[in-house]
Amino acid sequence: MVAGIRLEYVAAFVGIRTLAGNQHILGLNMVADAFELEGWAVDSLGADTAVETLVEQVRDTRPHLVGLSASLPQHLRGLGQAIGRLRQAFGDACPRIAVGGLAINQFPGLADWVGGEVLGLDALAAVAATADEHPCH
Ligand code: B12
Repeated sequence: MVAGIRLEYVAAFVGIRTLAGNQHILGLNMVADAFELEGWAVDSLGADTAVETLVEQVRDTRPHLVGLSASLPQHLRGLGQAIGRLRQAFGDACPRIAVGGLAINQFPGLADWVGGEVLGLDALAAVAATADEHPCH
C-alpha cells in the first residue's frame, strides 16, 4: 500500500542461486531502481536467492513481472530451471518473466532457451518496453 492506493503493478527482481553461484547483482539492482522510479512497487530479493524463496515471494505478492539476470554462461542452466519451476508452480497465472544481464545480452536468443523474455538490453529499455502496462500511462 502506498498512500492508501494499492499498486497493482508489482515487480520482483531476483539473482537466482545457481550451482556456479551468482554474485553479479549491480545490473539487476539498476533495473529494479529504474522500475521503482517509474512508480512500480519493487521487491529486490538480492543475489544468490534460492528458487523456492522466489516461488514463495511470487505466491505472496503476485507480481506482474519477475526479472532475472544471468551474467555468466554458467548461470544459464540454473536460470532456465528457475523459470521452469515458476511456470510449473503457477501455470497460466505465472507472472511475465524478463531475463537480462551480460550472458543474455551477448546472445539474446538464449532467452528463448531459458524460457524468459528480453525486454531490453538495459534498465531504461526494459522500463520503456513495459511503459504501456503501467497504471500511470
Ligand atoms: C562487478 C563484477 C563482479 C563482482 C560483482 C559484484 C556485484 N555485487 O554485483 C564480483 C567481484 C562479485 C564478480 C565476480 C565474478 N566475476 Co565478475 N564482473 C564484474 C564486472 C566488472 C562488472 C559487472 C557489472 O556490474 N556491470 C555493470 C552492470 C550495470 O551491467 P550488467 O550486469 O550487464 O547489467 C545491465 C544489463 O545487462 C541489464 N540487465 C542486467 N540484469 C538484467 C535483468 C533484467 C530482467 C533486465 C531487463 C536487464 C538486465 O541492465 C543492466 C543495466 O543496464 C564484469 C565486467 C564487465 N565489464 O561487465 C565482470 C564479469 C561479468 N565477471 C566475470 C567473471 C569471470 C567473474 C568470476 C567468475 C570471477 C572469478 N573467477 O571469481 C566471479 C563469479 C562470481 C559469481 N559466482 O557470480 C566475467 C564474465 C566472463 C564471461 N562472459 O563468462 C566478466 C565479464 C569480467 C571479464 N571480462 O572476464 N564480478
